Amino acid sequence: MPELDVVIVGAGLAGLRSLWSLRRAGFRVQVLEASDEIGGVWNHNRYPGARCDVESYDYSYSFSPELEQEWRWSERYPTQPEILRYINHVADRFDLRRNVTLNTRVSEARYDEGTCQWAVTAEDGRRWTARFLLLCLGQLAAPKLPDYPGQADFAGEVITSAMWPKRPVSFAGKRVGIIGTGSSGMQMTPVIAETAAQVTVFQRTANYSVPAANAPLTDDEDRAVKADYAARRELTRNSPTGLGFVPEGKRALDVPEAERNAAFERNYHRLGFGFALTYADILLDAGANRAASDFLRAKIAERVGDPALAAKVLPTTHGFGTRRPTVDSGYFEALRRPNVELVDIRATPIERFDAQGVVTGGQHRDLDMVIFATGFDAVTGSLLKPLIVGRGGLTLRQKWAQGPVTQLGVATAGFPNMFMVAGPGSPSVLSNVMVSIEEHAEWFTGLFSALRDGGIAEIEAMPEAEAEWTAHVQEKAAQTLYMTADSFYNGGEVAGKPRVFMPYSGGVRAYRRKLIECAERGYAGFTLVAAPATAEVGDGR
Ligand code: NA7
Repeated sequence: MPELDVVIVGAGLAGLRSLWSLRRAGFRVQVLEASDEIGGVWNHNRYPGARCDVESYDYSYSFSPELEQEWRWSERYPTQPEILRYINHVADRFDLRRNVTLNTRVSEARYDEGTCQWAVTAEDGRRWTARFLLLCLGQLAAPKLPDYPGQADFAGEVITSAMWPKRPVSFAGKRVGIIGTGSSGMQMTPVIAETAAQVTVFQRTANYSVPAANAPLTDDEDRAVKADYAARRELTRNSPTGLGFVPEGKRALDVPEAERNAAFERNYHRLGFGFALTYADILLDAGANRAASDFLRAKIAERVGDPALAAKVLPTTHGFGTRRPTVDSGYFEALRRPNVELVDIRATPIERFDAQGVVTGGQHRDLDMVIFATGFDAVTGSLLKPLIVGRGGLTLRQKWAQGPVTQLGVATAGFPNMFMVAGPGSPSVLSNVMVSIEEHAEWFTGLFSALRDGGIAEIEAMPEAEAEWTAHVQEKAAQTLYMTADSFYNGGEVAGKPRVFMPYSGGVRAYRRKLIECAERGYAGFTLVAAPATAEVGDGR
């Protein structure tokens, strides 16, 4: 019998949530975490201005009504420090740390077909065996860095947004270069500009952004949410993306222009990211998308004021939402500051770095610090980092060489007893990931319990079922505008990565129904093999 029932890799929001429900169901669980702290991306992305795009009340666990009532969020959109405090509070409140081993980077996981168990090895050689392997490695967790000529020669400070140091970083009097204008670059720019001598923002692709409409949460608001938190949870679970917004029932272009613009205007000031859900067809219909994109372009032009600057930052290469739009707090206004300059590196590409700075379009810019806010090898990057070896020596890297293939976004054939939370083929990065994480954590707890009760030692996705699901994921994406742009949703922005749509775009509610149906049908699409007398799943109660 393996020493554990479940090894969870990763102690972020997904790993801790899974630990809570699996341990409660009586499983012997160990969470292995590479960092010296829990928190996952919220531990690593400590850059100034880091904030969640999902409202605090919805970006929180729903498993404990007491926790919901006790915790007091301070702002509508939570900052990184506040989320990290929350995660640590949850870990203490539910005594989760006793099953978390920190400073443990999993380098290899290998399935033993004879014993139906996983052997998980850390970089330093420590080893665990478990019936199930649950990968909670995050969707935007494998940082992607550029490789410009001379980059290593730069003598100033170099910081990556997703590996931000814990020590205080001072920008005072410094000339700071920020490379990348996704959420990270846009969030940090206004904050850094407050103290830096000079900020140079290097923009490759102009992107759409909606203002965060952030505000402190008043006691009245807090009471109102907590008076009926269950109803709010129900709404988020049943909304298309887990954000609690349900689009108007009409198609954007069926609405008179003035009425449509009034709806855009209302949501622009109120919903942040939810602006995308003003009409259900914004990501389905090119005309509807153009209307939303034009509206946002006009807003950006207003915010930056100066027409020459507007010409640089108005998105032209893609429609709104086809790449992850951002929710910002004063980004475009910050670009107007005298100490901030935006360099369009499509027009004047970065030619090289040298010890003192960067050369773009023949012009040398002296810098004291360079910040790479250049994004992630999304969705699959973190899953493919460790060497994962399944049946017959097949590696996950080999299996997914042409893109991820999953049965229902939870497992892949050839890798029995291995599951992943919020991975490819599930709503993942297209959802409020908290909703997706909780859905998966509960579903896996139900699954592992059913296997234990049924004396099943091995479960594996069926190749035909995963082929069907993966085709369905692609079909769903083809009904949208998502494939019209290269993005981290489809791998198009990582050199050499297969260009396939990775998350499931059918919505969290439809997805949940599929999971429930699968379970009700005795885990349809999976092969279950009964345990020999010696290989039962233990009961750690
Ligand atoms: P994103 O959204 O992937 O943004 C990365 C940015 O970095 C984006 O502007 C990229 O330009 C730019 N980038 C990437 N590679 C380069 C190179 N080589 N040179 C210059 N610029 C580059 O990542 P974030 O960290 O901002 O946000 C990730 C998520 O975190 C976010 O969506 C939220 O969910 C929270 P590109 O657009 O590819 O031309």
